[in-house]
Amino acid sequence: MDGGNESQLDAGFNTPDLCSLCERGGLGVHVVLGNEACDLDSMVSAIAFAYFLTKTSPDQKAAFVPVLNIPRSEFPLRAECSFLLRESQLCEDLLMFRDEIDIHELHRLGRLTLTLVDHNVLPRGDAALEEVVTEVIDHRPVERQSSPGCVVTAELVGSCATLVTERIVQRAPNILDKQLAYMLRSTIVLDCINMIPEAGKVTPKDTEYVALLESKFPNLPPRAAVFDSLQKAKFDVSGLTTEQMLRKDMKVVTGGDLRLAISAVYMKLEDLLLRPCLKKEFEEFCRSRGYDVLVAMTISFSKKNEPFRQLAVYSPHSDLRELVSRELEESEAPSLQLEAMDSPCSEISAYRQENSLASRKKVLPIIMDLLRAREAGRAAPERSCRPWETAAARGGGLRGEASRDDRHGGGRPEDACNDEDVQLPPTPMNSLVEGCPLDGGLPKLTPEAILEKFNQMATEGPSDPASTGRR
Ligand SMILES: [Mn+2]
Repeated sequence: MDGGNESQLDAGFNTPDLCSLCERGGLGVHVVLGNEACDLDSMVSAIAFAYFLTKTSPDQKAAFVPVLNIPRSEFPLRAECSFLLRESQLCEDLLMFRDEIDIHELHRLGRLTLTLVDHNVLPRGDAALEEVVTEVIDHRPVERQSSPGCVVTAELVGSCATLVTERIVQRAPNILDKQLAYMLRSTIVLDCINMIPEAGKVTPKDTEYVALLESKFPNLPPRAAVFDSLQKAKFDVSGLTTEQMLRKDMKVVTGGDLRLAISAVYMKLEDLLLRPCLKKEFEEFCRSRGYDVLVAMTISFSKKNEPFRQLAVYSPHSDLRELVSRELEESEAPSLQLEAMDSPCSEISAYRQENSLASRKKVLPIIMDLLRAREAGRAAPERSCRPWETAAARGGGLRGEASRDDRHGGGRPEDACNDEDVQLPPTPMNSLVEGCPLDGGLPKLTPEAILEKFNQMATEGPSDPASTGRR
């Protein structure tokens, strides 16, 4: 964006802290709330819609406040969000996070009004707020009961930002400046995987509004550049602490006396291993959370967007580390084709994983089998690798759990539905997941791929919007 542009959004919000709100007693607070994943779509939809309300609402006494539905301390884990804020010259400090405003207290005082964007049902903990929800804008199937006091706009488009853009264009096109257009269009482009039809996210309405924003603001940076930089920011964990990085997309499995964490880490293993004090950080991470073994599966992408996988096994207990390492080395279904790499210390075994198709989803069953065998007290575990479902169905004390972040933003539905002890909400398809559409690189535009897509659409039929899996 233009470096010299003063930020319109900064000045446009009422961003009062709670104290000043209370001082001005009686003032209504209209919170625009995104979902608990606080992905880019939720953040931008909340900001843009609160800005729209601020500029257009007849109730000029109310404060319209976009609230990011995570604690501020979690925000570094949403690297694409902070990246876009920086690029948009919108200061992070101006935003309000969920732990900085007592929404329930405002509700008790009778001063709260709520608009939900990018979700349409409040989580159980917020169910009491339901009665003050006056508007919903979402792009997934509606799960809420209709009520006369609440206006619902729901369409199965690729991005909620598309629906917010539509509203602004239809009702207040004059408030649309380059900064706002940049934020909205960037979000739609990221959610719709660079508007590539084969990725299965983009709908005609997304395309329509991206084109409209581009025609109004022809100087916006090229789509591909925006998409690449956001995608890169999303996978860029270099700014995170080791603990945040491990926690970002983690799965924990427990069997008998063993608790094992498997983290997907989006960087080269060499770079991870170069971190100073890594051994100490791993040790502290495992000790404080009660993990006996940590498996870090790194994923990086080649210039051609092909995934490159490496793997590290850490444990302060050499017998456990060797047990897990051996199991992974010797697995045949699938064979991970592990090649040993240099490691900075004996507590960490490092490998290049030549089988780049074996994601964590494939590696988990190998480890589950190991835990199961250990639990059953067998000296040598079976080598066959069973599907996770089968393993889970056989029962026993094995449990899987997702990290907090996994549950809210980075989780994979494939894993989630097989978990025995946690009920996970649906997971955004556009989040940092192994099953994400870009996992195998950008989709290739071939006649076969298009044909297959058409066939798929024909089979699914238009009457089943839920099967599009959009969020
Ligand atoms: Mn969304």
